Amino acid sequence: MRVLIAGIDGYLGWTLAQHLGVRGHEVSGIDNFSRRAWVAEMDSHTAIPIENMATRLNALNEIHGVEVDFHVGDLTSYMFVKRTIERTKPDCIVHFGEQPSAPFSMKSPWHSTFTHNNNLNGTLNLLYAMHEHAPKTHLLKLGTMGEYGTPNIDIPEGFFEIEYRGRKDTLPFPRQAGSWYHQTKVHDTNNIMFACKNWGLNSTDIMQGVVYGTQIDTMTDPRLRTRFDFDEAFGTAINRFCTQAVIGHPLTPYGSGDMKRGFIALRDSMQCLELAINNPPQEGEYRVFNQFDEVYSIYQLAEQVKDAGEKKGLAVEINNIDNPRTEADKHYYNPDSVKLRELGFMPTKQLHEELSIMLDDLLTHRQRIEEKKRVILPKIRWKE
Ligand code: NAD
Ligand code: USQ
Repeated sequence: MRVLIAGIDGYLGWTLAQHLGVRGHEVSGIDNFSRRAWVAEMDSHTAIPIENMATRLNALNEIHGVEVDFHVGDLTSYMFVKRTIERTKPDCIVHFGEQPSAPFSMKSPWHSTFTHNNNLNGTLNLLYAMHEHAPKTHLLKLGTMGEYGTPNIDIPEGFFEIEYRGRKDTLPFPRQAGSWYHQTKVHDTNNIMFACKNWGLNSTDIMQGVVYGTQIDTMTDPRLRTRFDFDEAFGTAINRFCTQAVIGHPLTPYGSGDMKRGFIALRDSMQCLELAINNPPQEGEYRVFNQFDEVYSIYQLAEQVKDAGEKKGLAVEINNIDNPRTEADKHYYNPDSVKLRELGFMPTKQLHEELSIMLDDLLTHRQRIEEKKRVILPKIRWKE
């Protein structure tokens, strides 16, 4: 398949380029390198060093014989999006190209409006360009499990059947996002659903849980490594806990740490995305997949990382700190995730195996993490 990856320089994007390329897909990509600038704004850097795009592309060709057609540019420019789609003629567009951090979006009015402009306008441009130039292309859009929030009932995959005052319908499941960033994903969901209904486009909206992991099997050369952040905005829970364990910083569950979320390893996220690409929706269909492997509480994860760290001789402490976010900690959480399993998704490794790989990877970059230790404790507060 011809796959255009929007956001190809990112944590998932660069990984997917390799995963698809070595499996014979024809890969093209878009990025404006903004993630690199946002992490620099946080005064941080990726724990695992990454190369510039030219070096990355050469290495991918040299090591795996994969050629990627890369287009530098901004998804918020309609002309750029339209031209790139006309040139690359994708069967599928995987859309990662958004500002992905909840804390970053809560930093200031500028960060909130920037996240809205960047995420909503980029997605709208893709939808318009598909309508006008590629109406049969499959849009595989990365949304987030956080769109649903933590309701006191089970969470289905996108839609549920409801009976109200004697009448029945199948409706979108209510969305209750917990940050300006998560709100942009809800707005995207509504816009994509409308574009499918109005123009007959087809799309898979992936409600993905939190991703963790340092690598997949193709990353056999340092030039092929993907980024791995640990600052309060761009590091996600397990990834942050692993870097903390490596430098002897106490692990930082927020509040009681009883918040529950769905998690998936980087390599399994790739497996799921390829399954969705290979099994596209019908013409005019809008479908939702919940993409995660297991649900854990944050404190449980801290304990798992402590355990994995101690097996490597690290002294790991857990120190709950004040929760900077507005979120429920004691809550029911039972989301479905069956559609990807029906397509064949089989989780690759146990959590403890993945944690062991992550800690080994990060131990070789202990010095880089140590240098930026000051970015670990959270300063961005939801209520301020
Ligand atoms: P990332 O920030 O590493 O990747 C996004 C890429 O898109 C970056 O390289 C960035 O430079 C690029 N980009 C952003 N705005 C752009 C624009 N206007 N024009 C061109 N390029 C632009 O993030 P990630 O962790 O790889 O996540 C990818 C997607 O998956 C995001 O949409 C994120 O919201 C979603 N997601 C991520 C996770 C996770 O845990 N990492 C979980 C669920 C959903
Ligand atoms: N948390 C801690 N301690 C930390 C970091 C996080 O307790 O040091 C807690 C948070 O308070 C939250 C949970 O862990 O309850 C998850 O936080 P996170 O930072 O790992 O994830 P989140 O902010 O939700 O965002 C990440 C990605 C985002 C993606 C989302 C999937 O950055 O792009 O959409 O995970 S989900 O969480 O399912 O919405």
